[in-house]
Amino acid sequence: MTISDDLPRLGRSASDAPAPSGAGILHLGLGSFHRAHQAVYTAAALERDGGDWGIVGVASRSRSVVDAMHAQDLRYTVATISPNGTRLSIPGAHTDAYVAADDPQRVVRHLADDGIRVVTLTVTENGYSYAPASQRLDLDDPLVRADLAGEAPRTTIGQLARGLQLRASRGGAPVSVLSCDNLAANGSHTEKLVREFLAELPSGEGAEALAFLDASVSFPSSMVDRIVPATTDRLRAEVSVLLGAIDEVPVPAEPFTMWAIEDRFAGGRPAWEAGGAVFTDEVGRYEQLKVRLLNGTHSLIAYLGALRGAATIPDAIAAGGIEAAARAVLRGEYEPSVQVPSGVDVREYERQLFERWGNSALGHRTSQVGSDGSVKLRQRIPEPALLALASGRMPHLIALTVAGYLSCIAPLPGFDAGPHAEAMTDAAQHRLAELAATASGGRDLASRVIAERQLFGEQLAAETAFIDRVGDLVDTIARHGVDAAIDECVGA
Ligand code: CS2
Repeated sequence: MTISDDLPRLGRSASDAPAPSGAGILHLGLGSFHRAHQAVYTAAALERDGGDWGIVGVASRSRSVVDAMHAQDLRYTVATISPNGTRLSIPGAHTDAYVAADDPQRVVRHLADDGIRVVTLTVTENGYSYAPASQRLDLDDPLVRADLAGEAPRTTIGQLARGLQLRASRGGAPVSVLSCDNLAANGSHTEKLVREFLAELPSGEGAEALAFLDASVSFPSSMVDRIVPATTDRLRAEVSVLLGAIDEVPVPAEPFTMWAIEDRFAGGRPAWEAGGAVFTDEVGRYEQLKVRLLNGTHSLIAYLGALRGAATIPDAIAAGGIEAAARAVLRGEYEPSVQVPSGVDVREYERQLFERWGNSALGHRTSQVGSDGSVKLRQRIPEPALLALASGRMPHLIALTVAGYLSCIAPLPGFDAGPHAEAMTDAAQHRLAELAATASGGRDLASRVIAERQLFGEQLAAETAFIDRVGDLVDTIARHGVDAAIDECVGA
């Protein structure tokens, strides 16, 4: 499909949404997920109540979305895709967009602006500058050190800390920082890292800001959920034809969407419940349920699927024993590790998961879900694995998830993981591939990664039986293929 040059560019006139009367939200991480999630809830709140809860969207480095949004009066399309068809909507929540890397001090100034009362974050699991093993601010990270030394801050934690420091020095208004990333206890985790940053500043320079945090800043936790694949040229073309206007940055998304939020907002908040958000004291339970049952199983499907040659999650689910492996890890290994929030029917939740993963029209790629496993798996697997081990059970399918990850990212010499594994990116890939290149076999590789490097934290590093199980499964995958490894684990 080609886009006709005669079409106009998407703009304000394409949507009926009333423009917000001002910006109350600063959002860091202007990616697809934010545009199909928080922005949609905010648009619903604005549509119902009006007001000044517009969003200023900040991309960390990439200029493409920011430039396209400016060329389109800050409008873009959300294409809700299901096997029954595609529905288009144009949320109108943004009032501005810019790139942080162009002028990091602009972010700092913005954070100190009293008009901003909520700061939302979707900077991915990778964006919080903490050391996976200790979960503390990563003082070995040169960017963190530069931010602490007083350079224009480039890390999200540095920007938040410096912005709140400026706000504190002006006696600024209360504000909330709302993490929307798939991290356990994402609110308190973010607060801890910001506090660690401020406490590291020389000569008590952070003291005033720390006191301001005590009095005027809240860090509610939230659980976010919506499958949002990367956009494609095909979607750009389809959307432009359907709209009769060119949209360079449409976002594909599944119909399902969920947001559970702790209602602790120091400076007020939009009525996100207008878009279906749930305000609850049980966010921790919602997070666990989602990060383990959905994300943990998603990782298993992605790695095993990629190794079996599947380009997409629905293709992976349909291949060989992967659906059976997914059901087994859900029921046998993740479900016993969570406390289900009240009112949630876990059987229905699981039924929906398989329906969502099976959405073949959405085309969510195994390489996308499999990317950044070094930080994603740290959130998804150690606690449920440790709980199973403590009760005397070997979590075979969690071990298989890790073995799948290692086989994709750091294959043993002579093992060809295939194109979908090769398309995965991961900050730890180079280091892990070096370890794999000289490993004497699966057990040696697993021991170097999990025990010595402590990729999944200190506690799992001490679980020798688990590490050996991972190593043996790496060998099985290399010698006999993924199906043989699944057969060893399902029903084991
Ligand atoms: C996925 C998530 O890429 C991944 O690791 O598991 O992005 C998942 O699609 C979302 O968390 C769904 O809410």
